Amino acid sequence: MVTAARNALDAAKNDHSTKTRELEEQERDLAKDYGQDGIFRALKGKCISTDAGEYTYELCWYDRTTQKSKKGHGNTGMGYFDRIDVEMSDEEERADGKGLGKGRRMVLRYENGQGCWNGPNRRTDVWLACAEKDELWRVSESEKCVYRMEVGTPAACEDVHEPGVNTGKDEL
Ligand code: MAN
Repeated sequence: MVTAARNALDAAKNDHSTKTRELEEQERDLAKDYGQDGIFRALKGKCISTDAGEYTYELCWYDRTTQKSKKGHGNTGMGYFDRIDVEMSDEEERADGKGLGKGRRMVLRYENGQGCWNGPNRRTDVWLACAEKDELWRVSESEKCVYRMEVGTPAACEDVHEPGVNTGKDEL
């Protein structure tokens, strides 16, 4: 009798802690910055990459950026997703359309990557521009261990507002 009751109690406690963990995970997920009207939510868990010299660079939305050696020297973490900012871009349009152009652009900040020798942790600014499909157009190292990715995505095709500012759309 007592054993059965104790087993049932243990099972209930187990169940409770699983549910609590799930709840905490969902709260963390909700608290993340999914951009205006949550337009980036669909991108979670997806990655895009591009070849550049001796490396392949990978961007995993809402997760991390990685520099992968093609010569088998291993992977280097370029930062973990932190937040969305807005900055002005002032670039000439490119003939193939694969560029940032001019105007307000969302910039995803990836921070706290692998330490740079004699320097800070690596980090990545991911600049977004409107495009028909998700594509990592180019990667550069603007200063040592500070990387810049230029990315096209349908998620950037709406007007850019300051993050966190409610557009009022939801209230209509
Ligand atoms: C590696 C790469 C480079 C970086 C240097 C810094 O070679 O991650 O991008 O500039 O380390 O030492």
